[in-house]
Amino acid sequence: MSKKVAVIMGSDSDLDTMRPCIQRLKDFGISVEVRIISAHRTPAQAEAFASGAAANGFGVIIAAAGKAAHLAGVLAAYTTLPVIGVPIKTSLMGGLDSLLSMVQMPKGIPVACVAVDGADNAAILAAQMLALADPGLSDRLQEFKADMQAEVRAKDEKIQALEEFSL
Ligand code: RP5
Repeated sequence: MSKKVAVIMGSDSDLDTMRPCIQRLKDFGISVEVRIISAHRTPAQAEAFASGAAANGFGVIIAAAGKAAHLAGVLAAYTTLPVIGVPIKTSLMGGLDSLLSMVQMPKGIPVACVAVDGADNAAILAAQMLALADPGLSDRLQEFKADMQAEVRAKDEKIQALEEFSL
């Protein structure tokens, strides 16, 4: 059985963006714990959660935050588990602020960072990490990729059949 994934958000305002991540993890059959913990507003909870995460059965932590998005880095400071950051799009800077806050970690404390609002990819990356020790999950990821390829091939065939684009 795979380890759990924690999906930690800095605010409940991040939840709608993160729903596809939570759903994707569930679709892969991964147990998910969803929490609101802020690096700035509830720093003691961030430390406590990350410090105990490995012992509490988690294999990966996904951290979503916006603006001065330190959540992923702070969680990573307190655990050796892999931490995947999801920079949340912001109204003023479009999420570039969140992205740089996550991706520009100083050496020693790495955070894997997906695209701005890249919730789904965070789930897939977390699944790939857990699949290293879970052959069943690895098979489900193979199926997922095969389905995606079939879908794109079908779209390609459809567009090739259009007279609009033929010579
Ligand atoms: C961050 O600040 C959160 O992750 C959120 O993306 C952003 C705004 O939070 P709220 O003011 O909506 O609670 O900590």
